[in-house]
Amino acid sequence: MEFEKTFMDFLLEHQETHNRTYHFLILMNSLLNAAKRIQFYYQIGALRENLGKSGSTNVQGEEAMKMDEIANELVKHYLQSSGRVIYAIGEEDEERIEMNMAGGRYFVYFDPMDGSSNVPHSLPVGFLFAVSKRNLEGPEDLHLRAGREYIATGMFVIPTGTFTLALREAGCWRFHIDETMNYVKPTRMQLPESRKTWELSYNSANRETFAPGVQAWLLANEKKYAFRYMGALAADVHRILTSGGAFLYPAIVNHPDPAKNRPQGKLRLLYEASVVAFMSEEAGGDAVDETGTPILDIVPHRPHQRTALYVGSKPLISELVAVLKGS
Ligand code: FDP
Repeated sequence: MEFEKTFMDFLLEHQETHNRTYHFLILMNSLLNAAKRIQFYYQIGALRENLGKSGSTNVQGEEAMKMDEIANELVKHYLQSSGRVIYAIGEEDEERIEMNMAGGRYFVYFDPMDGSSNVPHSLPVGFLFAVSKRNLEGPEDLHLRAGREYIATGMFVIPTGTFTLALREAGCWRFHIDETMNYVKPTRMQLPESRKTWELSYNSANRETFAPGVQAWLLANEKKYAFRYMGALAADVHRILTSGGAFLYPAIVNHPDPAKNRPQGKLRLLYEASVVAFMSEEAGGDAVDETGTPILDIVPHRPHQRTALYVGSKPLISELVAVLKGS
C-alpha cells in the first residue's frame, strides 16, 4: 500500500526542523477542522436549502447568505476552542472577535466564505485566512498586522477539496483532500517562468471602469494570454499559482454612475488581498495595489480596509507597476 504524506505530518516536520513549538500546529488543526465542516455543509447545501440568502445584511452592507453565517460560526467556534487565538478579525463581524486576550499567541484574519456569487450554484468558494504572532519579545500593542508580519496564510477551495498554505520564508504548498477527509500530498508551488501557460483573470465587465492606463495595458496585452474568471478569489488565484499570469481587481474609477466608483478597490486587505499576496511572494510572484505599492507593505488602519489588487507572475506585475506609476 502507498500512503501519502498528510498535512499534519508535513507541518510536524516543518515545526521540528525549524525548532518551533506545537502551538501553531494546534491552531492549524482548528482551521482544518473548520474547513472540513464548511466543506461538509457546502456539499449538502443544496439538499438542506442552505445555499440561499439568510435575510440579514453583513457589516460590508451586503446581503448575507446562509452559508456565510454557517461558515462564520464554524470558524469562530474552532478558533475559540484552540485556545491559541488572541483575537480574530472576520469578514462577517464589524469588531474584532476577542478570544484568549491574555494567553493567546496568534492573531487570525479570515473570510469564511469568499466568492458568494458562486454559492447558489454550489460552485467553488474560498475560506481564506492569515496568521500573525504576538510580540514575544516585549509588550504587545495588539495592532493590526501588515502582510509582512504574517507568519502564514491559507486558502481552502470548497468543495473542490484543495488547500494552499504559504509559510513565511518556507514556501507555498498545496494539499488535496483524500477519501478520509485528510489533506495530503504536499506539493510546492512555484509560479512557472514560461509564459505559455499564463492566464489573465479579472472581471471583464468592469473593464471600462478601470484607470485609462490599466485599460490600455489590457488592450495591448490580453490576447497573449488565456482569459479565465470564476468570480471567487480563491479559485481564480488557485489557477494563477499553478498556471502563472495575473489576477487583477483594479480600482473602479470610471464608473458611469460615479456613486459606484471604488477608488479604494473592492477586496479586503487583511483577509483577502494580503492572503494571496503572501502566497504569491512565497511562490516567486508579486502583488501590488493601485499605486504600485506591494500589498504586503500596506499598513492597515481598519479591520475591513479595502484595496485594489494585482497579483501573480513577477514580470507581469512589474509591467503593471510601470503603468500604475505612470511611467
Ligand atoms: P464576492 O463579492 O462574490 O464574495 O471578496 C469578494 C469577491 O467575491 C472575490 O472572491 C471575487 O474575486 C470578487 O469579489 C468578485 O467580484 P465581482 O463579482 O465584482 O467580479
